[in-house]
Amino acid sequence: MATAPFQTREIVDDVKENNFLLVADANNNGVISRGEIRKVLEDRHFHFKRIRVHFAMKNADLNGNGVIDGEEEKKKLLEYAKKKHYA
Ligand SMILES: [Ca+2]
Repeated sequence: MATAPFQTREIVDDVKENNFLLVADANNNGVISRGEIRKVLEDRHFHFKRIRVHFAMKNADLNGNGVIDGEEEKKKLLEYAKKKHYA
């Protein structure tokens, strides 16, 4: 299959995006906890992790159960992560 450069870039971006969620869900249980978000931020050398995690959860934990579960919440988390350059 012929791939134009921009398509390749799109695919790479896609993998990177999905990786943020995959990487975040460290124990691969389909749910992303505060600790898991914190770990990603730590690995990516962000400061003020506690407050960053707080706002990430505030934005993405739609049902307020303290973890990121379900497609809608993961989408929100990914959007937020991109906006904040975490992803
Ligand atoms: Ca939730």
